[in-house]
Amino acid sequence: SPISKEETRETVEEILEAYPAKVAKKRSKHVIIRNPEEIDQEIAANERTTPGIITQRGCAYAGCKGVVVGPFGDCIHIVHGPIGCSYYAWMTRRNQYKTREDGRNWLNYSFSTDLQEEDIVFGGINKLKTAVREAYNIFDPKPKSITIHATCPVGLIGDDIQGAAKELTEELGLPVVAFNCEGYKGVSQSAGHHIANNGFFKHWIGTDTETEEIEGFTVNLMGEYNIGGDAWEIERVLEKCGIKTVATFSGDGTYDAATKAHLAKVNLVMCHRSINYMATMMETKYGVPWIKVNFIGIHAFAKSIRKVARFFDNPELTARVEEVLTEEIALAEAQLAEYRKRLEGKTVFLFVGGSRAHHYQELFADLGMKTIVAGYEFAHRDDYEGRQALPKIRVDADSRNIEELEVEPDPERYNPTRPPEVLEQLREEKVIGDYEGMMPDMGEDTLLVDNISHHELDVLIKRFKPDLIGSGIKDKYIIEKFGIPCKQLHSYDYGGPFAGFRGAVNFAKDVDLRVNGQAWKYIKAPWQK
Ligand code: CFN
Ligand code: HCA
Repeated sequence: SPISKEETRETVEEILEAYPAKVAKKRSKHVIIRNPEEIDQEIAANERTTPGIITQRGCAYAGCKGVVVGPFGDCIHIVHGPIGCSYYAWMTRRNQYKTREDGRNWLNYSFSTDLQEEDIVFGGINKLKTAVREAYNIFDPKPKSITIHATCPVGLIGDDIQGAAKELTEELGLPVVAFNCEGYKGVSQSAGHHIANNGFFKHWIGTDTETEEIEGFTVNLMGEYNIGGDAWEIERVLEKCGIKTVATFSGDGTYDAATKAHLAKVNLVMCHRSINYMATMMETKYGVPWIKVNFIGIHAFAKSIRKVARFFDNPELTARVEEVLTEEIALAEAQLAEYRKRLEGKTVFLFVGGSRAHHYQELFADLGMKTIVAGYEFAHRDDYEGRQALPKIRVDADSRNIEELEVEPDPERYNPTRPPEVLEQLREEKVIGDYEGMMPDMGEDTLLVDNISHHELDVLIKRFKPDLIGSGIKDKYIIEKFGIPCKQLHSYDYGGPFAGFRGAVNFAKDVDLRVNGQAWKYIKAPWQK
């Protein structure tokens, strides 16, 4: 690491000094100096934020409606709650959807019951039912499914949205699915992911009982949300290799594809944090194994596709994959070379959600840039420490109020797509069912900061003066007032795709403009005065 052990220690001290003793003790478990010699190094994560501390986290409603369910464009997603919850989430995530031949596309809409004081006092359930009927009646063609999302006040007054969904499913003849994703559930967006996974698994997955088989090397893209068009670049390369995507959860996802997802031969899990529940349940019920992949960064992408080829173990597919990779890598590397010259050795901080603070490290490495501080907002310990941390996780703060579905093998449809001994072998090779987490990729004396606060960010910026920070809208302008460029790794700031080969080149261009742009030198940071 370009920062010394001594400097790192002093920085952590300075961070903790500002807190009352109790808070300092708590935070000290979330601010970890990486030591690769310490086997099974630990970090605290997925815990309640201390009140008063400013963090970048969101809520369960954001994780359910905004993240996992919302991107399905051929469905209508109704928010039952005050209008602010809808307004502030309207189109900000930049998950993209292309209109299919059937013309269905409600992605640009924001549907809300606009809950008022009167509804809080007398109950909002009739208003909700009216809203669902109205949304159904207005449009032709009809939505494939209607989803309902509860916000905080709905949980507090106890509107029976599940009962309403059941009634409306019968009345309208299409699946109306209710999600009790009240914002206050859990400690972050993460609880909402879990709620969304459960709802999809119960009401959508496997509901196509007619289609018996989908031929070919079929996969589902899971935990890929098509931010800035990422999924389209991934699918371009997969298709070129001869790998067929059945369904995506959820970027550019369609309802019909989701109902057939159980027929894919393997699940490719991109963002483990948001979709692991469904991957596990699909494995139990239908025998579909999962492969952890990362499509961000040209070498990460290549490695991930090779894992898929290894899974299918088909000589033709393997040869085709190698051919495509040789061609694509050569092209991307030639285009990256120029940027790399200007970016080599520059330093980055990364603070993003539940997987990108890790995934993007591989792309920065392709550019010759070093990640010196990184952390998730709401990921769990296993996303840092790898799957082996699971048995050590004491209380899953998210799962306290969230139903664990009882899932059993489906006697008629359980269909592992590879023989048991092959699956065993693949498991041993860590091709399926395993992931490593962020920790092993962090160099000695780098810092891991879970659920970073604004105070901590300030100290880190002043101390280490990184060349770039990858983060989100809540701290972008604070960072830029320090004279340091911020690249949004949630919304991509109007840019993208950044996944795959072409995405990596887009990203390099964007990062180069920021890191080597001339504007920053006209800003005087406080330490320069
Ligand atoms: S697209 Fe994903 S990749 S789903 Fe998750 S954990 Fe969020 S919305 Mo923002 S960018 Fe972020 Fe991840 Fe998975 Fe996005 S890092 S915080 S809830 N996230
Ligand atoms: C969310 C969505 C978000 C916010 C982005 C940001 C996204 O958490 O509710 O803070 O910049 O990616 O849109 O993570």
